[in-house]
Amino acid sequence: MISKYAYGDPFHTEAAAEEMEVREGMPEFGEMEIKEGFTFSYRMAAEDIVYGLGEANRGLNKRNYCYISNCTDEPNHTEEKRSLYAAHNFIIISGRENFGLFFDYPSKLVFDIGYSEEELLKVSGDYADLYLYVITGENAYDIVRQFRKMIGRSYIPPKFAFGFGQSRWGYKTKEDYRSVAKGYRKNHIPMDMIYMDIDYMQDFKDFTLHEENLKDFPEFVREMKEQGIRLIPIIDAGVKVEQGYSVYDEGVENGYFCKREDGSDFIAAVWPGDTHFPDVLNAEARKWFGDHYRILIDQGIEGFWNDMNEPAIFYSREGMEELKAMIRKLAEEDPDTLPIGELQRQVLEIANHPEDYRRFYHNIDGKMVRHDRVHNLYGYNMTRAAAEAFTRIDPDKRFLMFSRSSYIGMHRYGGIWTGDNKSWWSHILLNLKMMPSLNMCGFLYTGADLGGFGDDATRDLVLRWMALGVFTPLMRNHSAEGTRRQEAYQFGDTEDFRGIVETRYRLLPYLYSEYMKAALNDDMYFRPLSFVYPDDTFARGVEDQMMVGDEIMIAPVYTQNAKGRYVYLPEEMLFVKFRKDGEYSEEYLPKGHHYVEIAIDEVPLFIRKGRCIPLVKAAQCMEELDTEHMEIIGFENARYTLYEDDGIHKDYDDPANYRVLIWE
Ligand code: MIG
Repeated sequence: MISKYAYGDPFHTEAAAEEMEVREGMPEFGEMEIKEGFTFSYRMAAEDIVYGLGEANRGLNKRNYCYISNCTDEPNHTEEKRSLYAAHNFIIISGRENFGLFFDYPSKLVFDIGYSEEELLKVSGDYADLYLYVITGENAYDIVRQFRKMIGRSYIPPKFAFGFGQSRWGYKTKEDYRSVAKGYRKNHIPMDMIYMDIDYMQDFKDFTLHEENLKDFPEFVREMKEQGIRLIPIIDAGVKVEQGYSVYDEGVENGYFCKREDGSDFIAAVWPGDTHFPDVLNAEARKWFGDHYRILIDQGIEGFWNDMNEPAIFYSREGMEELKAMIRKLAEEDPDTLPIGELQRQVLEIANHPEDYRRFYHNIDGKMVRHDRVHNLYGYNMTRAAAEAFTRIDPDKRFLMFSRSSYIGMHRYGGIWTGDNKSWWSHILLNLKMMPSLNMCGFLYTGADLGGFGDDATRDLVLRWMALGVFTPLMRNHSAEGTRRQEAYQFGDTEDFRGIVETRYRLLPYLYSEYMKAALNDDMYFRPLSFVYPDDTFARGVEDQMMVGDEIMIAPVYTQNAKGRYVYLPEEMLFVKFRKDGEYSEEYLPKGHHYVEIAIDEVPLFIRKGRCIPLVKAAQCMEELDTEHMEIIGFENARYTLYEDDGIHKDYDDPANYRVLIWE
């Protein structure tokens, strides 16, 4: 059951898909204190697990740390970080009592989950204006399903988006893209997408193409598509300030950019230099901005990724002036000894400064709303702008769309990637743990930068990480400019990489089918073991193995130089290892603890007792995948209901999309 409470004058975020009646009074669990701000508190029992928060740091069980929903361009995902790019304000308390809480509150929100005081859960915000949803149910999984139903159907990408994609910040010319295509095709490593990072634009201007490097773009898009490769350009939030650039001119003329209190257009410096932020919280401006995606769609583009939409600010005009004044003052006070430490701190703090988010406003239904009050909705509405435009442009076609920043509600419009991780082993595990939490909040199409974005990757790290990426709906290798190259053909012998990516394509009918069933039934694609085996005490504590769809469990290797790993089986399972020669090994393992060997070139998975999954031959790209001829592996006499559709259009509810496969 779901109860909705309202306090103060809540902002209408449209996180929930439908309107619900509002109840009077206080929530049935915990205590709600309303002053200038609000604090919700609840005493947790020792055995309680707290799930949720979607894209957040640390573990699956969120207890004993403090998390802050405050969408931030945070390129260092170290353990102490409290805010990442998203605000997914849904948690589930599961144990003595079972209930979920969704704080529909678009400003900065603090989740102190036993950090200040071990047994105390405290959720607080600076303003007492919010909707609070309280969801009661039998167990955590049941609560998640009710919540997911309430927030509406998750985004469904086109089928090609389940292929493998290669990305890197720094590809500039057609030759750069061609050499990536060649690197894959020549080595027979499957691939469906190459991502275009900011250098494809002219002077980092949204919806433009680099005039010299990317002449005759539609022709180039066609050339790539003939090889089964789609180009996926990035779109940044900030629009370059430049007279004569039509996006800038139109935005200024119509008042579609975020404004300062005095009505002038707010200036933030990002990649293009000075920029304005399109006011995507304003319905008219949102439509206007969204319509620009058509410029690239008309040239053959079918997918995009939205970046810098927290929105990230390198510095504002005001911030720069303040910094300069501060340096001048320091120099005047004592010209001989500049306080280097203090200076460093001030310079670093100029980016994404809280004060800057109070310097600009949105025009929402004729009312000026200060940005910090609705900060966490920006990425959501930028992505919504695009998705709504796609529906106008081609109502029956699916487009690939994922964003960096997000809020619950955005899951209906696009997926997300998890931002700037590093080429660290610990980030493989962080990737794995985050996946089910994201699913709880509606984000199904998601994945991390495989191989790590920042820092230098090693061959073994990329292989192990991609072996996990086989199972994430978004499977993309991406890295930052200046780091070691990490495309699958950059480490000498490419056979190991080919084997891993081929396994993705061999499993695609299963992975796609499970994704679609999860999306269509408001269910999870990645589930924690505790959701599937709620009575199993060991399973409740497992965070480094996950269920993928209804039939399998995964247990990736995330330790350098490990030859295998320990794994816990809550029931008998069939342990399958895919090898690069196209064969696989099978071993029935009883319920319990095991050490399993997993070589660097193998992809392991576990098929649940009595279940089976389909398998096809690998192909170079999605379009070449033959799903007519399937093999079935798993337990004898098992059945599997396969969902399959054309992957292009939206007729999801056609019963012909389902067919039953039987292992014989
Ligand atoms: O300030 O476009 O997270 O994926 O490669 C960095 C350059 C801007 C951040 C994104 C990353 C992307 C990078 N962007």
